[in-house]
Amino acid sequence: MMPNLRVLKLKVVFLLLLTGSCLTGADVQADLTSWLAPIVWEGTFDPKLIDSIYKQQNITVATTVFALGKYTVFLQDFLESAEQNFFVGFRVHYYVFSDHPEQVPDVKLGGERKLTVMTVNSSSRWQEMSLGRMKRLEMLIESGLVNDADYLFSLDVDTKFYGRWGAETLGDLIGVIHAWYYNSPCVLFPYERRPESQAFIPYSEGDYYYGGAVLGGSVKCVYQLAKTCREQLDIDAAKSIEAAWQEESHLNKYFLYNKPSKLLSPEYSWDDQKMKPQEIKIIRFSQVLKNYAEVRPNI
Ligand code: UD2
Repeated sequence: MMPNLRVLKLKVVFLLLLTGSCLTGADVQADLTSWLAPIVWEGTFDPKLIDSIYKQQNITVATTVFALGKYTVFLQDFLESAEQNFFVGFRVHYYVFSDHPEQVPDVKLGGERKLTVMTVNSSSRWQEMSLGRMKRLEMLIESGLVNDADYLFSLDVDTKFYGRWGAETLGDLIGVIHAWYYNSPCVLFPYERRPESQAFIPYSEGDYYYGGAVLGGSVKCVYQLAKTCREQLDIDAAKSIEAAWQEESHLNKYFLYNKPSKLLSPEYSWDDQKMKPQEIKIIRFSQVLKNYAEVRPNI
């Protein structure tokens, strides 16, 4: 006999409650977190006004992007679409990290915008390329190269800008709500659940699931984040543990105990694979479709 689905659901919820699991999810409509950090959605800000406020401050925005192995194919679209949408009219400095510097395309940049190529060693595993970003971010800041920047972002390269991304995204510490989990209860978040990992988050905790594709903030706060995550990754590596979603898991742990001062809604990190639901008014930045077997050096 088929079990009654409603009864089964109730039983599961009851069990989760008994075990103290975190059942609440982010309120899809909310534009403020419970710690009073703004969540940036279309309609919550005046783009012209907010840009003009930050323009008066004559700020520089630095952005790192990593394109190792075959991921250099994504650079052209990333950079061209960034030039159309990302902090248009502001001073922007891209830092492109690659093991194939000769494959970095020569994209025409707007005035007051520049690009520096940082040559790095290759890696044979995509996981290392992805999680090595924290260490490289930390080293870039320590090198003093980004001393001229006021704000720093780190963005995935297999992405494209489809809409405006401006001064509304600035703040001390910035995280983005993951497009696949913005309306899930946190018990379903793919946090690292093994206590032996430094990225461990028990089922009883959590608020948002943040995507690893976007992080940002003041240079000082991003440095603290990158350094802490790198230290946690090193401890895990010494024990031969790799968190479920590599540095994204460590980022989620960091943000759980060091709350972002501003959250970007999934408008700022969508996925081209995912249909746009009604509550998402605009897609500004999104993961492009990719053939994993083609672009990654390993599975
Ligand atoms: C998710 C995250 C990603 C990262 C990863 C962790 C989102 C939308 N994406 O994406 O940020 O946390 O999980 O495993 O939240 N890279 C290279 N060469 C490679 C492989 C990776 O340069 O061969 C770099 C590149 O900048 C890429 C990033 O690492 O954008 C993340 O790798 P991914 O996009 O393949 O990871 P994915 O899609 O699983």
